[in-house]
Amino acid sequence: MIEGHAAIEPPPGVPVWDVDPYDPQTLADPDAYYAELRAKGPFVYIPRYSVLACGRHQETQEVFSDWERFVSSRGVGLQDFKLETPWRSPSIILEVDPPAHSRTRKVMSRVLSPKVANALREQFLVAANKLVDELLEKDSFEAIAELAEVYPTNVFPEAMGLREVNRRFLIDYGAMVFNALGPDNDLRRNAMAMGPEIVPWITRQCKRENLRQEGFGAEIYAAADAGEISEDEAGMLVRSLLSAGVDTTVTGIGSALWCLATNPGEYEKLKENPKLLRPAFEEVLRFTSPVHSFCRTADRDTEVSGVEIVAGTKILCVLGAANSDETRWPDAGRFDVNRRPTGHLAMGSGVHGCVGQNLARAEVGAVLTAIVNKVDKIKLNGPARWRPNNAIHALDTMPLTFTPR
Ligand code: OVM
Repeated sequence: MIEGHAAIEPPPGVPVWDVDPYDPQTLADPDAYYAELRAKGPFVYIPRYSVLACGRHQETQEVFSDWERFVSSRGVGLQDFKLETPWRSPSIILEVDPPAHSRTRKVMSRVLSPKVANALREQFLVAANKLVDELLEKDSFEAIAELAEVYPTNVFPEAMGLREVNRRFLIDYGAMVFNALGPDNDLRRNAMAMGPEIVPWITRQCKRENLRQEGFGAEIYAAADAGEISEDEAGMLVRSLLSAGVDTTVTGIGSALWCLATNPGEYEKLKENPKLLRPAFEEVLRFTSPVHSFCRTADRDTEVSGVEIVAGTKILCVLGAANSDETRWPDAGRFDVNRRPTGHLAMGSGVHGCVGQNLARAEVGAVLTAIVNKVDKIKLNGPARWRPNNAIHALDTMPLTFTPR
C-alpha cells in the first residue's frame, strides 16, 4: 500500500518520473511540471505515489469520461476507498458510479438546472454591482479576501437557503475537501486539523430545519418528500453543495481577476464587447484550471494509447496540463478572450462533469458584468501569491485597484 492505494509496478514502456506534483512550489507554479508531464508521454509513472499520471488532452479526456473502466467510487483522490476508509462518508454524487450515480445526479441536475441559474441572474447582478461599487471607493483592496471570497459566500448560501452563514467555515471546509484528495502531506494534515471545529457545523447546516423554505436545499428535500431519495440522502446532497460550491467559484472569480489584471489588452476587448464575457470565462477556466487534478481508479485491466493499466491503478488526471496542451490549443500559454476553448476539462467531462456549472457561470458572469460596466482599469498593486492545495489551483492574495469607468 502507498497513500491508501495498492502499489503498482510501472507498466512496460512508461517513463518513470521522480517528481512530486504536490510540492507546494509546484502547486503554486505548475506550468513547467505540466509541460514536462505532457512531453514524457501519454502516461508517466510517479514512484513516490505509485500512480500513473496523464497530462495530454486526449488521454486525460478518455480516462476522465469513461466511468466504466475508470471509476469514481474508489475515490477521486489518492486513497482507494476499496482498501481504506475515507475521512468522511463518501459523497453520493461525486464518489459513486452509475447506476447509483444516475439517481442522485438527476436530482442535482434539476436543482441546479440552466433555468434555475438564469432565474438567479438578476439578484446575482444586484449583489455584484453593490460589491464592485464598494471596492471602487477604495484606493486598493485584497482581491481574494475582499472580492473573490466575499461574493460566492454571499450569494451561494442565500440561493441555497442556508439560515446561518459562516464565511470562514465555508471556505475552510472547501480547503479540507480538496486537500483531502492528495497525499498525507502537510497541506492535507493542516486542513484535516480544522475538522473538529468545522465538520459538525457543516453537518448541522445540511439538516432540513436549517434550510429555508426556498432555495436549492429545499428543492433537494422536496426530492426526499417525493420519495426520489431518502431524508439522509438529501442531507448528503446538501453537503455536496457545501463541498463543491464555494471554493471552486471563489477560485474562478479570483483567477478571472488575475487573468484580466495581468492581460489589460484582453480586458479592453471585454469592455468594447461584453458579448465576450462568457467565452472569456471559459478561457479563464482553460488557462487557470481551478481544479488542477482529480484521480480515477482502474476497475479492471485495460489499455489506453497502448499503455497497459492493471486493475487497482490510481490515475492522476492532471486537468491543468490537459488544458494547456499545445496540440489541442495553439499558443496555449496565451490568455485570449477570443479563443472559445470548447473541450477544456476544467469542469470535467462525461457523466461526472460539474453539475453546478450553470450556477458557477451565472455567478462569475454577474461579477464580470458588474466589473465591465463600472471599472475602467484593473491594476495589480503588488505580487499575486498562490495558495497551494492538493486539488485546487487558487490565489491566496492579490492587491488590486479598480479605477472607475
Ligand atoms: C461532493 C463533491 C462534488 C464535487 C467536487 C467535490 C472534491 C466534492 O459531492 O462532495 O470536491
